Order: sequence, then C-alpha cells, then structure tokens
Amino acid sequence: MENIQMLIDGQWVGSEQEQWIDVINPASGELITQIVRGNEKHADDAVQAARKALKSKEWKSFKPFERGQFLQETARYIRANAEELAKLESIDIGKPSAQAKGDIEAAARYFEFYAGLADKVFGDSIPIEEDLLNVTVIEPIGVTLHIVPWNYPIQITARSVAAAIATGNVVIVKSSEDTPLTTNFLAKWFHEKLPKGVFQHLTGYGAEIGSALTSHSGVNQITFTGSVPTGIAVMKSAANNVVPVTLELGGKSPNVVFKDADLERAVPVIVNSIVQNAGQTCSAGSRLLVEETIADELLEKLVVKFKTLKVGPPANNADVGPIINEKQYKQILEILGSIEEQAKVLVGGEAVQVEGYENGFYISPTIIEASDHNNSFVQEEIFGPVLSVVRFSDVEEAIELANATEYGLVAGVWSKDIDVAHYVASRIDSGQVFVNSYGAAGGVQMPFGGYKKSGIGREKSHLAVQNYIQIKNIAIQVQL
Ligand code: TXE
Repeated sequence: MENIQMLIDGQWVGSEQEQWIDVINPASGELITQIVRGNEKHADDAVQAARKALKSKEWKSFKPFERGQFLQETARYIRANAEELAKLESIDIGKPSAQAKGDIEAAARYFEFYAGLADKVFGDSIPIEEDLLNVTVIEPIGVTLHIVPWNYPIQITARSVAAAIATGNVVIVKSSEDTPLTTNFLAKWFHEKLPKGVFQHLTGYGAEIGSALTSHSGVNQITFTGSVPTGIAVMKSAANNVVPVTLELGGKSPNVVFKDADLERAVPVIVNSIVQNAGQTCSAGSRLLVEETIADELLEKLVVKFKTLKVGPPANNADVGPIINEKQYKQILEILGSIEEQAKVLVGGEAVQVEGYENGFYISPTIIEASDHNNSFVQEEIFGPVLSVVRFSDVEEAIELANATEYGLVAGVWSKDIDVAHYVASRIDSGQVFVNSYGAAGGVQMPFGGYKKSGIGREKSHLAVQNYIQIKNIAIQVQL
C-alpha cells in the first residue's frame, strides 16, 4: 500500500526528511504501509490552517441544515464503502472481519445521528424583566482536536468528529501511530467535500506531534481517548491554555452476577464482553464478580466456552484476533507471568502460535480467579483477553467490590430480581450500567463516559454536542 500522507490546509503532506513510521499488521507482523512522523511544525501549520478555516466565509456560510446534509451524505458514503473500510480496519488492528464490519456500521450511525442534531442545537430566551430581551446564542467552540487510539479508530474518530462538525467546528484528527488507515480513507472524502482546513488529519508519535497539538494555544477543545497517564498529560497541557477536555480513559468494568441470574443468557454476553477485539476495548467486561453459591457453575460454563474460542487472524475467521503491537503483547504476557502465585489460572494464560502467522501477537483467552480483589490484575486494565474473577457473598459486598477500583466506565448487573438489579445499578459508580445485558461500546444514542479515572465528560448521545459549543448570553435592553 502506498505511504499515507497527512492532510493539512487542503494539501497532502508527505515527509520532507524521510521521517516515516512503519505501520504493521498485528495479525502477521507484516508491513502494511508507512505514515509521516509528524512534528511540531506540522502541528502548528494545521492549527493555523484550522483557525483560518474557522473564520472563513466558506465555512461560516455552511448552514446548520447543510452540515446535517453533509453528515448524512458521509454516513451513506461510509455504508457504500463498508466492505473496503472493514478490510482496512481489519488489516490495521487484526480484528475479526465481523467485528470490523460492526465498527463501520457504528461509524455510519454516528454521522447519521449527529446529522439529525445539526440544526437542532439552539439557545433559550430567558424571562428577566420587561424590556429586557435575554437570549442565549450557541456558537461553535472553535478548533477541536481529536486524539484517537488504536482499538476502534473509525468508531472513535466518527463519534467525536461528527458531533464537532454538526455544531460548526473545525477539526484536527491525530491518528494513533498504529492505525491510520480508515481515518486516511475518511480524510480523502472530507478533502473532496469540505472547505480546506475544516478537517485535517495528522499522523506521528503521541509524544511528538500529539503533545505539540495538545499544548498549542490555537486549539480550543481536546477530545482524547487513551490511557490514564497520557490523559493526565493531555489535561495538564490543556490547563496551560485553559481549554476544556473530554477524556475517555478506559476501565476495569465488572459484570456482577447474582445467584438468581439466567446463566444461559449471561454466559455468551460475558464472554463477548471480554474477548471482543481481543479484550482491547475501553468498556471490556474485564472483571467478573460472582455470587459464591453459583460461582463454580458459572466458571465451569465460562471455561467450556473459552476453550471453544478460535484464536487467529481475520483470514482464519477467528473469534479472538491479535494484540495490537509487540509492546502491548509483551506487557500482557508479563502480567500473566506474574500471576502464578497470587491466583488460579482457570483457562488460557499463554501466548499462542498460529501456523503461518508466527509473527502475529496472539494470546489465549484467559480466566484468572483471585481470592483478593486488591490484586493488581483485578485492579488494573490489562487490555487483553483476560477475565479476572472474584467471588462475593451478598449484595452489599457485590456493590463494594464493583466500586473498588479507580475506574467507573461500564457495569453489567445480572439478576432476575428487579429490586436487586435496581438497588445495585443505582449504587455502582459507573457511567453506564446494563441490567441483564452488557453493551460493550454499544449504543450511539447512550451517553458514554466515566466516573473516577475513567474520564471526564460524556461522548455519544445528544449530550456530546455540549463538548463542542460555546454559550453566549446576549441581553438587549429596549428603550423607546
Ligand atoms: O495509550 P496512549 P497506548 C489504555 C490501555 C493500554 C494503554 C496503553 O490500557 O494498555 O492505554 O496504550 C496519543 N500527547 N488504552 O500506549 O499513550 C497516541 O499517539 C498527545 C485505553 O497506546 O494513551 C495515541 O494516538 N497524545 C484506550 C493515543 O494518544 C499522545 C485506548 C493513545 O495513546 C501523547 C488505548 C501525548 N503526550 C489505550 N502520548 C481506551 N480508553 O479505549 C500518546 N498520545
């Protein structure tokens, strides 16, 4: 595949100094393409171009309903190219093709959803006193920066870019150095359809162009999805410019299973919630809290199911694909290696060699049972197909354990008793709680975001447009 160039100020920009970064297919270890190792100058060029585009007559005259029409058109374009986009996403991340297809459809849905909102975000008139007309006017926040990780590139790009464009902003997307392909595909579409500088796509390392962008004083808002330490660094940069951030920083989300749960219904959902995208999902159901009296029965069923899962590349129609890169892969194996003495590995726990794909990064779906909820592998995000299990004895203990991590992104509660389900759901500190289901990353219309270190703000849903607007109050004193 030919090298990927950045889109800056309506121009395709390659590397002048032959500074390219290899993009590797994690399923095979093969080189897919190269991206530009963007630098501070590129970041500055993009921000200057974005500021110009924001003030341009061309973009300002794009009416809200026309922005909506354009976003609808984008959704249709994505669907028309779904097969190619799914292939690109699958090559880039190694995810099974059915999952990649789901991601493409979700991306189309984001554009469609925010298309509908584009001309429905408006202010209020506020009654204060006679002859004072007080109104709030909604304005775009300005230049929005979107730092995208590698696990769901097209979905995560779509969810914030669609909301930002709907509300009249200009956007700069910085792809993950591992996964630029689908955003590059979308960049070509935006290049053709939008005034220059309204959508720009940059590539390179987070510590280089990423941090040059987050600390740039010309950026008005930052949407970041990634790790907690990088999220903190992004927030510190933003603080220097007094700029708002929307942070989505992952989790250690629990499925909490009570003794009266319908296990036949729960098992496939719990399995999918941790093995989808090889566990590299911010909202993965990576903790299982199970009531003591049914723990053996549930674990037996899960182990049986885990043993049937096929690990391998998308080409083999596998259930569980590779880990994104060597660094993440080694990190997970190191964690698994350190677990031995602290807990029982019920299934998996090792690297997998796949014939013909010896340079891919495969790990077997793993279940580990711990006696102590404080163990690091129960507390920390492993970001692989690894389910950590702890037993509880009653409702109060279940709630205490569910809340006993630094995170609070998603939770699943499994019980047929509506009192138990509601009591627990209302006491879990988590941005989303599913009862008798678990919507890993699902639901374009549902507000999504974290309590505690899982993040700040909400994405998805009608609420996300709030991240991308300024509210101006205008008071008009009338006097004749
Ligand atoms: O994340 P980083 P990494 C978690 C998951 C994973 C861990 C590390 O636990 O094991 O993070 O993954 C850009 N300024 N999640 O190292 O560093 C970087 O280029 C500006 C959870 O990949 O957070 C990439 O585009 N940007 C998660 C993005 O930030 C910077 C998804 C994410 O990288 C930067 C991914 C900087 N200083 C990982 N440093 C989720 N919430 O879904 C890096 N970046």
